[in-house]
Amino acid sequence: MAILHIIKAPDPILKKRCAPVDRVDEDIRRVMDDMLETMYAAPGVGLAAPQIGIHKRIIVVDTSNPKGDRQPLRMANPEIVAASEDIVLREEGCLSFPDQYEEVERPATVRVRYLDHENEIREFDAEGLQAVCVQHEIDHLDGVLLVDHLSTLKRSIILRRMKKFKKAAVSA
Ligand code: GNR
Ligand code: NI
Repeated sequence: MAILHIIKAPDPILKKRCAPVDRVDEDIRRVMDDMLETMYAAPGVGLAAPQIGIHKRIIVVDTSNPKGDRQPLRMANPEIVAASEDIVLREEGCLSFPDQYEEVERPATVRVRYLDHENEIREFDAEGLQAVCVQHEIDHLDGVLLVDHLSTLKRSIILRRMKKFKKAAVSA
């Protein structure tokens, strides 16, 4: 397994739509495992393939307590097949926007269908942080970022901050 570089905004790589996975084979499994290792090291509770520069519909999520047994979810072609009418406002972060936290509205619970690491179709109901996280990761696969849920003004403030942050990182 390997810890990979996480691409930071703004970057056109993060705005591309990702292609479906044909079949979860050994290569895709390796990507899933590298993504998990990268996510745990960050640390984060989710990661989408475009954040490591891979334009395939692959996400990993683990919202379990880091002090207990880890419960990694490896998903290819994840889809929301049902969402609650109940909408909740929650603060979100993103590893591609270091230190930025913003409130986003989303359905409180969602039913998710995906291919697991053995290429089996699975479905489960997510709630709480796990529901937020799965929706945030699926957004990434469609090039939709945290800031795309905000007002134009807030989005431009955060993107300006990210550009400055990148410049500072280059000259440091
Ligand atoms: O680590 C993460 N935490 C988080 C917190 C609230 C809502 C969404 C997230 S996802 C984020 C990791 C990330 O950027 N995934 O794409
Ligand atoms: Ni993110």
